[in-house]
Amino acid sequence: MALTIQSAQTIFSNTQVPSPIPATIALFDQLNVDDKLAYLWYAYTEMGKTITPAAPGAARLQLAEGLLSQIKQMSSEEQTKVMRDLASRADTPISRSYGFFSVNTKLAFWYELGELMKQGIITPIPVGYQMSPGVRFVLEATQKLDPGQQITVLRNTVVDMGFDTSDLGPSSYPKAATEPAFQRTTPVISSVKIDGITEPAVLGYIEAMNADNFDAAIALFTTDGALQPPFQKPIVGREAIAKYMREEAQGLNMMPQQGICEVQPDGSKQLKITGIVQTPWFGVTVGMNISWRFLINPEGKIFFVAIDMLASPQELMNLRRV
Ligand code: EQ3
Repeated sequence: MALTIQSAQTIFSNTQVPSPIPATIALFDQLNVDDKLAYLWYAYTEMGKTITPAAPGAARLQLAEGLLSQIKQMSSEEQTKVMRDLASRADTPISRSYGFFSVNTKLAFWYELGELMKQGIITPIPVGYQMSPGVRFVLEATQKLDPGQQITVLRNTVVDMGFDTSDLGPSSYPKAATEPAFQRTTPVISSVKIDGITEPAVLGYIEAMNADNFDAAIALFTTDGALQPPFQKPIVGREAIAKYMREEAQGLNMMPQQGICEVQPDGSKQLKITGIVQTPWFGVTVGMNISWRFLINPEGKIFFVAIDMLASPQELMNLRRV
C-alpha cells in the first residue's frame, strides 16, 4: 500500500499526551491587544530572572534595523500604536514589513525593542495600563510550564504578530539563502547513539542536523517526503523542507536519547525517538523535551518526520503504544 502523509501523521498517536502549549496560546489569543502586550512584557521580564536569550548577531538585527530606527524616532504614543498594530495584526506599512520577516528576524526585532524598553527608551506598556485578571490568569498558566514550553509560547506569539503576508507574494526583504546564520556551536554529542535505534536514515538525520548540513539531511528524504514541525501542518517536498530548515533549524543542538522501531508488513518502519533539543537563542540553559516520529520507506528513505513538544519530562520514557 502506498504511504500517505495523512496516515503517516497518525503514527504513534496513541502514545502522545496533549501539550499545554496550545491551551496557553489559546488563552493569550483571547486577551485584548493591550493585555497581550502587557502579558508578553511581564512573562518576558519574569522569565528573564532565570533565563535570557542570547543577543542576536548584528547581521540579523540589520534586517530589522529599518523598522527599529523608524520606531526609535517616534513619540511614545506612536510607538505604542505600532506595538498595538503588530499585536492586532493590523494592515499598516510597519506591520506588513514585519509580516515578511523570518521567524528569527521577528524574534531579533522584539529582542531589540525589549532592550530599548529595559533602558527606558521605549514604553513597554501603554501609559495608565492596569493589569487585568485575564493577564494574571494567563501568566499563572505560563508559570506552570517548564522553561522549554515557556519559550515556545513566547516564540509562537511573536511569530503570529504583524499583518498576515502569506497571500501577498514574496517580499523585498532578504529570505532564506541570504539570511545570516546563527553561530554554530560544537554539537553537545559528538557521535549519534540512540538507545534502541540503529536505523541509518535516523542516525544520519540527527548527525546532519547537528552540523547544519541541511543538504545531507534533505538527501535522506524521499522526493515527496514531509517534515511536520511542532503545532504545524506538514511541509511537503525536499525544496520546501530545505527552505524551512535554512530559516529555522540553524544552530539547533539535538540530543535524542531513546527510541523504538516497529517494522511494518510492507517493509516500512515506524520509529519514535525522544530527547532534548536546544535552540541557539538560549543555548544550554534551556532544553526542550521533544519527540521525533519517523516513517521510513522500505528503501530506507525518510517519508515523514513529525517533531512534537512533549507535555512533561516523564513523557521522554513514554515510547510504547498503550
Ligand atoms: C519586548 C517584549 C518583552 C514586550 C512586548 O510587549 C512584546 C514582545 C513580543 C516582547 C519580546 C519578546 C521576545 C524578545 C521574545 C523572545 C523569544 C525567543 C527568543 C524564543 C525562542 C524560542 C525558540 C524555540 C522555542 C525553538 C524551538 C525549536 C525546536 C523545537 C526545533 C525543532 C526542530 C527539530 C528538532 C527538527 O528535527 C527539524 C526542525 C525543527 C526546527 C522543527
